[in-house]
Amino acid sequence: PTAVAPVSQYACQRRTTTENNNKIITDAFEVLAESYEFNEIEGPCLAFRRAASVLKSLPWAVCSLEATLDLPCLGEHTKAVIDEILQCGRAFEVEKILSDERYQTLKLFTSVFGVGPKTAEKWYRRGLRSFSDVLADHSVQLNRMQQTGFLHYGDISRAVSKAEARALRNIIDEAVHAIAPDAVLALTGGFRRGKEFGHDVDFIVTTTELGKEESLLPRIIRRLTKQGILLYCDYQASTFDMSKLPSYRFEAMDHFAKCFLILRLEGSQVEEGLHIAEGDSRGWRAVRVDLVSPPMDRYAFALLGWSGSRQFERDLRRFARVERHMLLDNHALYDKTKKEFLAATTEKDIFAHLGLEYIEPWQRNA
Ligand code: DCP
Ligand code: MG
Repeated sequence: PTAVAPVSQYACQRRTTTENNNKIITDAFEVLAESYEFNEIEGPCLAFRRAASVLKSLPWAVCSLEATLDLPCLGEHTKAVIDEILQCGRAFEVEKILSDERYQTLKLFTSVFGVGPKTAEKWYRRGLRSFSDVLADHSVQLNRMQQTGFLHYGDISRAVSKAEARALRNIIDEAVHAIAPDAVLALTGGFRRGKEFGHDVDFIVTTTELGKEESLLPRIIRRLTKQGILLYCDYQASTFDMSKLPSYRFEAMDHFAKCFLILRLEGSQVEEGLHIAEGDSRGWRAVRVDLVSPPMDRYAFALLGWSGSRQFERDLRRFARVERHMLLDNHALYDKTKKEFLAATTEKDIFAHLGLEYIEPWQRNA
């Protein structure tokens, strides 16, 4: 065979479409990573996520251990799991986790909107094992987000389809343009990467006039409320301050104004029909929608940061730091050697600053 280019250890130097040729193995790795995450063991968790990401990028299916020899990010543990899956179709360690009561319970509890690993763990330690246990326990205080999470559990835990995402785009598009004719609306997150289904729909909204974006989300929220389609809203005003950069870096969340919403989507608004359970005759469903509103001069960084995937984002930042001595986050790109910020109006500018080949959104499913 002719020489093939080596696979990079960085997801931002690989092209990963939604077509996964190694799903059985990457699903197993995801279970292992999540189990380590529930136990707060960071190293192996990240190792399995990285390994899964490498396998997702391959245009071929791994069918022998020898085939993985030249691949990066595969350690002894990951290889042992691959070997077992290739030989028996499954891995004992993964089966054990899947049947483990603690794993099952934490997985169930964290599937509720507003419930993270910490809360799930707390409930588990109290002996709670099911939703009815949680809802019947008088010592459990649910916050507003969690109450909504339980209220709309069926709808929110059901994947959002591409057609539903399109319908939501129309709704948001109508709202933003009625408010600000110069508004900019961009689909981001998994649907921008071409995924068929998602857990929510993510948008960036801003206006070309700097500073005007501040009032945008509150006005959109008011409009959706008046239309009677806002079922839940958690609005967080901007805490963004350019003068605090680059010290903000590596935080889980950026400082832009954002809102986490649950919207009521009518079946009549979705051409292909709602993605709901058979026999469900309500004619509408609840859908999670995230809106982020950066100032226009931060647009490219916000768009890149929210387009994902998570692993792609992690590796972009790691690549910037380790290979380029630069700091990248959702707000800016900072060159530590030159001690200066690098401006960008498009994602391509950011890739160029980093000396990376441009990777299209649909190739970022790492
Ligand atoms: N993101 C991130 N780190 C976080 C949260 C989000 O890097 N802590 C980025 C990467 C994600 C994007 O934001 O891809 C959108 O977040 P989602 O949780 O909505 O993830 P996706 O849209 O990729 O997938 P889905 O919504 O289908 O689960
Ligand atoms: Mg999403």
